[in-house]
Amino acid sequence: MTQIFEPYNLGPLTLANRIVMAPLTRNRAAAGLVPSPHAAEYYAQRATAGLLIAEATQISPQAQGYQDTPGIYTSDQIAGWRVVTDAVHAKGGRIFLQLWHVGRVSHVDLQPGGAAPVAPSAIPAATKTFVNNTFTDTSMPRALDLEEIPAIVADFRQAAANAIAAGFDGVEVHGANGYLLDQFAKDGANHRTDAYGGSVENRARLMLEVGAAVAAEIGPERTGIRISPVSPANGVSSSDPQPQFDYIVDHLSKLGLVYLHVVEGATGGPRDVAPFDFAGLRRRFSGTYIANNGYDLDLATAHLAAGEADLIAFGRPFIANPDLVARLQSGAALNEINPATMYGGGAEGYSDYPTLSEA
Ligand code: 8OZ
Repeated sequence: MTQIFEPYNLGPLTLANRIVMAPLTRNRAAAGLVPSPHAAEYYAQRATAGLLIAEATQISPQAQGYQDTPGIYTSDQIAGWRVVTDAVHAKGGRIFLQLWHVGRVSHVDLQPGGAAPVAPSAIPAATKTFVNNTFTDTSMPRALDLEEIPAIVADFRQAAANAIAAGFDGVEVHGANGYLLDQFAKDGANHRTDAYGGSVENRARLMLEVGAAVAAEIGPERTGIRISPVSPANGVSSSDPQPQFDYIVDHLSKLGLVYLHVVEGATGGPRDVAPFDFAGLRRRFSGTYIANNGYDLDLATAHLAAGEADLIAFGRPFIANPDLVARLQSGAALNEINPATMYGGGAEGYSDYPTLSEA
């Protein structure tokens, strides 16, 4: 019954418990898209989680889709993240960085030279982004040339090396939520007729190439990946999520990645949005399975006890509860989240939520 609070071996790391802080976009990066000056305090406050997964972080200027999200492609950004990882490690925590390319979920005002965002195909995302301090339609994307794809794989690989240089314990490839790798995987966004489109194998190709490149760079034991097979997040759709993601997960397992992090259902929404055999995915993957989406302590306990997951990632509850682990363990009430301070701003609604003893 208490296994959620017991240690777990994640590859070479021993986690203090089976509670993971999911990556959470907070739009508080400072000039140069370095992490917020409050980020070290914010993450260190949450270091009692077994594993922290730091917010989605763009691998290149082209990979950015929202204002004030941090990067991991300049020396200043690496130095900024080093402050964060040192603060977390000083508290005995473990921290991975989520590596992100948004693909078509972007706006010309965020793109180098005002260029169109890139995508598998020139199909707009039908979703909004946050830019110029307002929610705005994403811009019409252009289809990537075949010749441009190796550079994107190389950017992921370099970003992984940069993350290790910044002191992270590992990285999570963002393959979920309608961003670039998910756009390639799902046929609503991918109408390509080359080696990266059409068949299940071809649509999986970019995600698997990125997984292989990152694992080759930093080791599969430090490489995780997040997927969201049935989520319609950011306007993606798939006619065949089960065979698509069965194939992807079979191959991710062969790469020996340390964990598979699955958004079960619609991201931040209903878990039963579409029929899908998540237990089957878990059986196909030989590493650690991290389950996410709408978990509370009861559901987490049930899924861990039934062997349906190894670790449970909590997202929104970690925003308002730096001591979420202690609160779950003692049965204490949770702080309420203030929606007005979720995206953008400073310390307010970020590093000033009280612990139980402070409240
Ligand atoms: C909320 C707002 C902006 C981005 C994701 C990185 O859904 C995000 C994100 C979430 O994975």
